[in-house]
This record gives sequence, structure tokens and C-alpha cells, in this order.
Amino acid sequence: MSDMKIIIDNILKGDEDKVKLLTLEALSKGEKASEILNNGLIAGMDIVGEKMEAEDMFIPEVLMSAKAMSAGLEVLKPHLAEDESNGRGKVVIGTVQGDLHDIGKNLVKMLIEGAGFEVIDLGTNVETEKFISTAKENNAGIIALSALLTTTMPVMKDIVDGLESAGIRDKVKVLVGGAPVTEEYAKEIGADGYGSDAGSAVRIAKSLV
Ligand code: B1M
Repeated sequence: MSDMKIIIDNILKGDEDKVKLLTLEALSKGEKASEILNNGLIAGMDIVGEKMEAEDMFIPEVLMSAKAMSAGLEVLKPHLAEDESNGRGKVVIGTVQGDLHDIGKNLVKMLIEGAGFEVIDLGTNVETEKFISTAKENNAGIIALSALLTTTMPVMKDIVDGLESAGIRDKVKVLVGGAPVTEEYAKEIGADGYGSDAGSAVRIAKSLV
């Protein structure tokens, strides 16, 4: 079995220690960090995302895979800067103002990070203006919004409108999700994409850039 296939298998198993070790071993054998990232870690998390969407993997397993991927990513980080592997661009993520739920948002963050995006996590209860100014300052291609309450969902529209007023609506795509959010609602507020779960959020994020 190839080194990358073994990394992928251990991402799927969620074996954090093994992925860390295998990543170190691959580097010491002279594999490029960008190869390990794309063909090992990201390839593994792409399969996790697909399995999650197909309900072949569930949240506890997905979290373990995401942790395993993060362990490999930590090993690669200094080397990635060296060989200038560039990812899929920047994503500003957060839970909207008034909303403190962050488990789903964190899951989306981990998978999006695993897919090769650079993620700026603003946390929970994030002010509308903060999303817009952060996206502007960092030249982010996507703002990813999570809302778990029917009372906080409307804030997503304020952010879409705020981007319009700031004159950067055409530069930043808006991806929305969270338990009460629907595809219809996403369309209604003018968002560019909707993820029903973290796996589909990654798929949509990739299609937006
Ligand atoms: Co709250 N809560 N909660 N809560 N809570 C819900 C959401 C609720 C449905 C429970 C209920 O009453 N049945 C209800 C909302 C009702 C409604 O609005 N219709 C509710 C309520 C009412 C409240 C409070 C108002 C309770 C109170 O104080 N009276 C309060 C509000 C606080 C606030 O935010 N201002 C509150 C507080 C809390 C806790 C702090 C105790 C805790 C949050 C802890 C934390 O997040 N760190 C909490 C929890 C845990 C829940 C439930 C039980 C679980 C949420 C969760 O983490 N699920 C929840 C009931 C439920 O959902 N069954 C509930 C697991 C998580 C992985 O799923 O976040 O849905 P989820 O994310 C999914 C998808 O939605 C999607 O991907 C994820 C993975 O597949 N997704 C995205 C999420 N974000 C996405 C973004 C994307 C794409 C996909 O693109 C960017």
C-alpha cells in the first residue's frame, strides 16, 4: 500500500497518533509537504466529507478524523510555508451575532481547513460588521456563517446586505448553514451557497472558488 493510501486509511480511522507519525515518516522519506497535504490529508478528509454526507460516518467519527487531520497538518505547517503550497484561499467563519452554538461551526471549520482553505475563525456571537471588515482586510473569498437559532438566522441577511453596502459583494461568496437554515432560506437572503452539514459545506466551498 502506498504511503498516501496509509495516511488516508488512518484519517478515516481517526488515528491521530498514527497520522502524525506517518506524516513525519513521509517527510523524512523526502515527500513534498504539498503532496502529503493534497494526496494524503486532504484526500482523506474529502472521503470523510463524502461519507458524512452519505451518512456512512457520524459526528464523533468525523471529529476524530478531523483531529487526526489536524495532527498531520501541524507537522506539515512549517514545511508548507517552505514549498509554497497554496491552498484554496481564505474563509472567514463564525456563528452569527446573538448565537453561542459552536459545535457545528467548529466541525465545518475543521473540514474546510482539511480541504486546503486558510480559515479565520471569529468564534461565536460575531458582530455583523466584524465579518465584513475581516473579509475585506484579509481578502477572503468566502464568509461562512453558522446559525442554530431561528431568532439569529435573519442576521445572515444583514451580512449579505452589509457586503453589498461595503461594495465587495462581488468579491466575497457567502456560505450559510446550521440546523434551522434551509436551501430555500439561503436563496431568499441572496447567499451563494448552503451546506446542510459539514461535508456538504466543504463541497460547496470548493465549488464557490
Ligand atoms: Co441550544 N438550542 N440553545 N444550546 N442547542 C438548540 C439549537 C435547539 C434546537 C434546542 C431545542 O430547543 N430543541 C434550540 C433552538 C430552537 C430554535 O431556535 N428553533 C436551542 C435553544 C432554544 C437554545 C437557547 C435559547 C436555550 C436557552 O437559553 N433558553 C440557548 C441560546 C444561547 C444562544 O446561542 N444565545 C441555547 C444554548 C445552548 C448551549 C450553550 C447549552 C449549547 C451550545 C454549546 C455549544 O455550541 N458550545 C446548546 C446545544 C448543545 C444545543 C443542541 C442540543 C445541540 C446543538 C449542536 O451542537 N448539535 C441543539 C438541539 C439540536 O440541534 N438537536 C440546541 C451538534 C452539531 C454538530 O450540529 O450545530 O446543527 P449543528 O451543525 C451541523 C449542521 O447544522 C451544519 O453542519 C453541522 C454538522 O453536520 N452546520 C453548517 C452548522 N453550521 C454550518 C455552517 C455551514 C454549513 C453547515 O456553512 C457555513
